[in-house]
Amino acid sequence: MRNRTALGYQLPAADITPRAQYLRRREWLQGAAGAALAPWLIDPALAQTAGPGKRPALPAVRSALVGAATMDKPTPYEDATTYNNFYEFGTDKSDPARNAGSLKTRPWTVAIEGEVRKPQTLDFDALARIAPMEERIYRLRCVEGWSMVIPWIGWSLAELIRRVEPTGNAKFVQFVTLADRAQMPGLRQPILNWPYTEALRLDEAMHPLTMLAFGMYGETLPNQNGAPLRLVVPWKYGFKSGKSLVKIRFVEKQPKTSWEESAPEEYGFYANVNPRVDHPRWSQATERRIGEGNILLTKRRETLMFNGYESQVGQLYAGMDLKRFF
Ligand SMILES: Nc1nc2c(c(=O)[nH]1)N[C@H]1C(S)=C(S)[C@@H](COP(=O)(O)O)O[C@H]1N2
Ligand SMILES: [Mo]
Repeated sequence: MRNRTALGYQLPAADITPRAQYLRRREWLQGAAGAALAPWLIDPALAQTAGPGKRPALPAVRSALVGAATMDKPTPYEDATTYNNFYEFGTDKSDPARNAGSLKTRPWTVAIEGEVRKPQTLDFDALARIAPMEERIYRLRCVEGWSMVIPWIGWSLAELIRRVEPTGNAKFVQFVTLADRAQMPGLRQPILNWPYTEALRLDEAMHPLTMLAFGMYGETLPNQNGAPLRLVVPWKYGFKSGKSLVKIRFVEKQPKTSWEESAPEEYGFYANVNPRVDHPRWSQATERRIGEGNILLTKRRETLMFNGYESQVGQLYAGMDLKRFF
């Protein structure tokens, strides 16, 4: 039984979905439980955020991952799906909700390449099934100074990484977003070097908090939030969490990311949320929580070190000068 990760973090036994619960959920997914009681009446661990019913439901169990669920109230769905950064669909916050309807999310494949013993191209549905779906309520802090609280649905990226068996040369993991001009009007603007590419150190990618998300608010992901699957790295600025991924590549050398290529002095490789390291053009000490009311009247919140996940991830950066490796 896994109760201690390679990184030395204690996970409660409840982190692992009991097999009976998992099988019951599978039944539910297959529709066999259609006439029976709702699963969250059978087992409170199955209770998850109820979706607004706009998209297909994506059943999951509430994750017991230590510290992952915050006490913060989730951002209203309406705000989380109309105030977005997804430059492939335009740079205004309202553009992705308006334009991402043109994104075709099926069929969809994800290629796993590079320094792995088992390179493969996975069909979306096969990929989504490799681990049980969990709901995790994470804070998302954008480098621009706003934040949200989102109940994601997915599983730890480590589940996939273990299955593809990285070689000894794999030191970094690169995440590549779809870049299709026919579907993404924003690609006509040379804002970034498309495709949108992000990367993590292998140990960051393996950290149990790092998540591949397939849904949010009890339902599949809306296109503007990165359908059909995206990365979520809750202790880093939002731009590290690439949307609509088509490629995950394992490499030896630290790759340049799209944001580093466009403005290296503003967007570092690490991009850990850090209230003590300001962006060259603004302070990172506070943030505005989207959906909390009037922009001018609502008090800004203090930004937390590593976005509040310091006890879980601080060790990854022991001894590093976080002003230099920002
Ligand atoms: N492919 C792609 N992924 C992306 C972005 C983008 O423009 N393109 N924007 C990033 C930024 S800056 C943030 S803050 C988050 C926003 O996620 P949300 O719109 O779901 O809140 O997505 C990130 N992932
Ligand atoms: Mo962002």
